[in-house]
Amino acid sequence: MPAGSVTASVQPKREVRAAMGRSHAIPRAPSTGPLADDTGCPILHVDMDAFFASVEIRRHPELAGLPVIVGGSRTRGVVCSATYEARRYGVHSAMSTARAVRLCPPAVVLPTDHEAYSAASAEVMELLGEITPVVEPISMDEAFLDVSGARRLLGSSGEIARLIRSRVRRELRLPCSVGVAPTKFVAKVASARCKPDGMCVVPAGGVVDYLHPLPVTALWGVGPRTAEQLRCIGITTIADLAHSPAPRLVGAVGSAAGTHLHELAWGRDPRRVLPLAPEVSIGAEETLGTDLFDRAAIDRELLRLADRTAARLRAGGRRGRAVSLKVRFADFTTITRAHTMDAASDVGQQLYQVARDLYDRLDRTGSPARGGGVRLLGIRVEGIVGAGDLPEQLVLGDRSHGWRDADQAVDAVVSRFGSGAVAPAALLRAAAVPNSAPAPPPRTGPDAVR
Ligand code: DCP
Ligand code: MG
Repeated sequence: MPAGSVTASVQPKREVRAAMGRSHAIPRAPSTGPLADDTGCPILHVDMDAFFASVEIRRHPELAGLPVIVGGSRTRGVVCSATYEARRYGVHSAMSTARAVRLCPPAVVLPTDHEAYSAASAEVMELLGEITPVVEPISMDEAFLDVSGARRLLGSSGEIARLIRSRVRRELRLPCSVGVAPTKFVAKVASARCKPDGMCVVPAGGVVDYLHPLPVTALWGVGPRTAEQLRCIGITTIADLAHSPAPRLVGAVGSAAGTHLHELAWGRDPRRVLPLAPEVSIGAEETLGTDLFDRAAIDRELLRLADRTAARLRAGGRRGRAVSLKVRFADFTTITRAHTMDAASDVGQQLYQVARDLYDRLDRTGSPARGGGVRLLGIRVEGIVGAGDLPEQLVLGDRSHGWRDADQAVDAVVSRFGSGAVAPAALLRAAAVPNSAPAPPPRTGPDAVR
């Protein structure tokens, strides 16, 4: 799958950690398969395993299976992420790298490359967006999904969790863990407990039994200070908290926190999954593997980008009216042209037609670099509206309806089998005809969304 296109404005990891407890404080438990009763479990929490380190291993496969630490150098800096092989030596995030290396002398230490992790994060979020539009990213490497609506198409929650894990592994070559539960908080606890590379379904009827033996630090909102306040009144497990009289709790941690924690201790958490606010624009762009000169190859690339942009619009239940085309030539001259359509669209063919027309006009206008090849192409759609906000425009003989049906059929296949499973015939023909060079793989390529 190409680099993805959600640049979610997500909370920094550290704030999230303070708000949600620390995963290394939660005892691990064996993974369960998707077979547990998941009928009352619409919420999934997906968390990438050793995220920064896994991204490094993806591009340096020779490091697989080794203790790898990301963050600083052997003598300075702080551990951001460590593989589970390194954690066996007692290494964990936020520890000084010098100390980590003393604990784990064979560790391979790598500096951080935030650009690479952001691009990988966008890939993850894009894949999750193909499962359901109801995705709430809460940090670079984790998100909640509400799969209530996706179950009809993709199977039960447990099956969807298994699908996500296999797609992330196969298409992104990264490991992740997934918790499946009736509520956000329990799903979050479950994903932390089945790490690494696991999944866990907590059936609606089993939530209390699942939570009660755990330490209070597993609770969303209980950091070291609150844990200490609770310990002072003899509360160390979630069961202690659940059975503690309310006035006692309120006396120790205050009224709001006391009531909230008591609710959580009984598995009650009404927070809904809140998808990201609608983006201002949605688009896709790619720096091409080699500069393109041939118009047919450029059109194929435009079709690919238009399809990807339209799929993203549909995944978010949105359409857009203004299409802009960005072309960067070999000498880095960059030209952008825009056109506003009569009606908002989420159909790949329509976006493609507009982009192609814009490219035609671009040729006529001329460019100082016209003799050179095309280095980068991008399509962006603005003037975004929710598809549900629009009356369906029934125009007799309007071919776009046929295209939309086709696109929707493709979405169903892609959400199940991945984005490589289907492609427009023009792109397939390009791959099959030996003399027509298929568009090369991207040289770089995070799709950009503002
Ligand atoms: N991160 C960071 N500084 C921290 C904690 C985390 O920069 N103090 C970054 C690096 C992590 C990423 O955020 O790779 C995700 O954080 P997690 O807590 O999810 O940690 P990992 O993904 O590394 O490990 P795991 O989720 O398997 O426990
Ligand atoms: Mg993680």
